[in-house]
Amino acid sequence: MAFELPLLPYAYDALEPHIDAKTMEIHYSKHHQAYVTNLNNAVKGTDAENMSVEDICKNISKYPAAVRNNGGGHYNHSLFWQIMTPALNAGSPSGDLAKAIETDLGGFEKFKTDFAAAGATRFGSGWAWLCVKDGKLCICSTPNQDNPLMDIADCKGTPILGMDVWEHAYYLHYQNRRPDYMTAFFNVINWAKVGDLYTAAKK
Ligand code: MN3
Repeated sequence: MAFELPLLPYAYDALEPHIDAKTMEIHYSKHHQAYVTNLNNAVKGTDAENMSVEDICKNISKYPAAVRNNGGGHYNHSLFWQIMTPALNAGSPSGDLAKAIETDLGGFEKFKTDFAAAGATRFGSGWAWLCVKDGKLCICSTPNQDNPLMDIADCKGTPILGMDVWEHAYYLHYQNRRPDYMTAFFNVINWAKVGDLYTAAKK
């Protein structure tokens, strides 16, 4: 069973003006598709061929770089599309997630500052993450297409929110202004979905 590009849950222009349609189209249909295609090629004939991408990530030290880069790329982008939504639907953290942001991260404003700092200080390409680890929320970042599920990651946990800070995620519209892209990203976070992922990760 080959890995497949998941359906994008909204139109390319749905996140405008925060994330532009052309960036979304290229990011989804070219970049993510390439990770899927290259992952399928990389796992062909190996035991990873029939594993979930989550299980591949959790055992990534057993696999070559092509599986790490493309398996990570597939997992990370599959999550990324889900945790964004048109700004009108974005909402804000609620329920147990809102409480945990207060108790574990010092409140929503501090979370925003620390999450943006995780993205800003990631040199080159990578991701900023909000994770659940040992029942608590934590913020961290990983290089390239690594993620906190990976057994080789410096920061481990279950990702519930990821922000892509590769230049391909913002360069067409924001050029070198990564901070402006990160500010815009906060307007399109699907907090209902992040809350669902939080609940699932806590189980
Ligand atoms: Mn990307």
